[in-house]
Amino acid sequence: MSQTITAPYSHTPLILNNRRLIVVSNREPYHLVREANTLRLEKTTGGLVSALDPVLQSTQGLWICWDSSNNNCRFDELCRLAELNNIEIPYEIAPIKLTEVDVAGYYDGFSNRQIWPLFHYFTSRYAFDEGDWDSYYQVNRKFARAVIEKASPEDLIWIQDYHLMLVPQLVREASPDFNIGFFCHIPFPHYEVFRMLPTRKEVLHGILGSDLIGFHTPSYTRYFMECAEKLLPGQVSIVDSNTLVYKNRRIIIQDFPISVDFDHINGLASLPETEEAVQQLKQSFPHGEIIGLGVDRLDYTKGILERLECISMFFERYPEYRKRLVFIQIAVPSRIKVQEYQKMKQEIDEAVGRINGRYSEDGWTPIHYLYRSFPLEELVAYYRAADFALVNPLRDGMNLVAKEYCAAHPDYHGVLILSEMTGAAHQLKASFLVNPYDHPAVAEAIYRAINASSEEKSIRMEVLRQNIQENNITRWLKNYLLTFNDAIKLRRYAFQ
Ligand code: GDG
Repeated sequence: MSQTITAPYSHTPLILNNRRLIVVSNREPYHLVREANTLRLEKTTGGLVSALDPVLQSTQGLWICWDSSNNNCRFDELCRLAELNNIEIPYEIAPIKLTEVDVAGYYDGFSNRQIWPLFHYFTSRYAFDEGDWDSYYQVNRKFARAVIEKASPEDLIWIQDYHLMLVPQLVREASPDFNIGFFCHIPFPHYEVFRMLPTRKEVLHGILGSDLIGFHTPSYTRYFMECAEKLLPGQVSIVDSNTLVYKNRRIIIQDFPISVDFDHINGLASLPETEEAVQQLKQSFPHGEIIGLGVDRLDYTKGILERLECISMFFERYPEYRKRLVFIQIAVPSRIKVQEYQKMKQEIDEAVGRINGRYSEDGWTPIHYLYRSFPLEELVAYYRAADFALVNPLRDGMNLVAKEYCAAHPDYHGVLILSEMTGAAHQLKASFLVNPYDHPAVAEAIYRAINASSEEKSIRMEVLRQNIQENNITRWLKNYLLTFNDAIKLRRYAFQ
């Protein structure tokens, strides 16, 4: 579905002060999809692209990203094909080509085998590899070079996420006048964990090239400040809980909880076509009087195996729900080249088989496991059809699925069971909060959630929805950009 530029986005050109926004991220915002003999431009799914794409469209910004096209067709060739087929790419995209060796070291290696487990507190899955680090440094240099080549000191350069933590400083070294923002989409860990990284100082120096550093929650912000203070003594001076001075520059470090496009999802959920799809879905699950739902990228941080264990425990403890409740697990393939992820997929397949083998009876299957991705419209129908969503990551920077589930319930029906270990738990306190490591408590929370009175369910959902509607993706964007403007104005006035 094409994204329309909704009214709130029309303010962003004003916030940008006529500056061009340059977004720098690992993933590209668009890719071309071949279908039979036709080509179509598809937007990459996920919160970041949904938030920033309309701004870049309305302000003709620039997006610098890795050309990860994996259909034997490089991005420049795709652009050529798009032009030939009269498909308009809505703004300038500058793709960066990486070699297979780059990808193995920078992406699969340092980003996903080292930073990802470490920052999510999976320390036993983490092992430092110097070769991966070298590759990460080299690829960050490639990104920085592309930024330096394209940017001018008037632009706002917004670097995204843990794949590119060295880029801010590498760009800053080219010119002290660049306006540089950084946003971290995953947790920033506590000092005791962060210091396990041998290149911890280099990573901090890298991020500190920014004027504004954004995290999802106040605790990630606090941990970053603590790490900078403890690991770079004498090089940073703390001004207050959100400001420090580094190399004579004042830097703002603040929480900006990312969110979803509430109105868009709410609107999709209210369509008659969605209502029809919901009815069809409900009929397609025998004995599905109550439907539970899990939606995740297939990742160990999301607690999918643990969730299946909790569902099994629920049917063990509450046998009266057998042949009444079905649980749908949507798992989107992710990082399929990393061996750990292949192993986890196999473990999940086995767990689903084991649980279904144990409980299935009379045409009823307790778990319906769908290992693929769905168009947003279909996903919204699943959200709406579900009487409860079980969102139990073992650790998660924010978690947008929890917010989308609520946005997709204009009927105030539906119950959110949410892990305390997500960034979203800071905001979504009206959910049933659970400790994802306490499996009996999660099983009990399912029982309490589905047995709550209709009044309790709708009041909880109303409070959740109000919060998400108020703190929607536009607000995230606006708050970040306004603070970015302040940060670049104050940069020179480092000392009071
Ligand atoms: C990282 C952080 C943080 C999933 N399946 C389908 C589909 N999705 C979309 C969801 C949601 C997104 O993917 C997943 O976002 P999450 O936030 O849940 O998780 P991560 O991918 O790990 O994202 C996370 C986020 O960055 C933003 O800062 O919240 O903590 O880990 O939007 O809808 N979308 C479609 N079909 C699917 O089958 N269309």
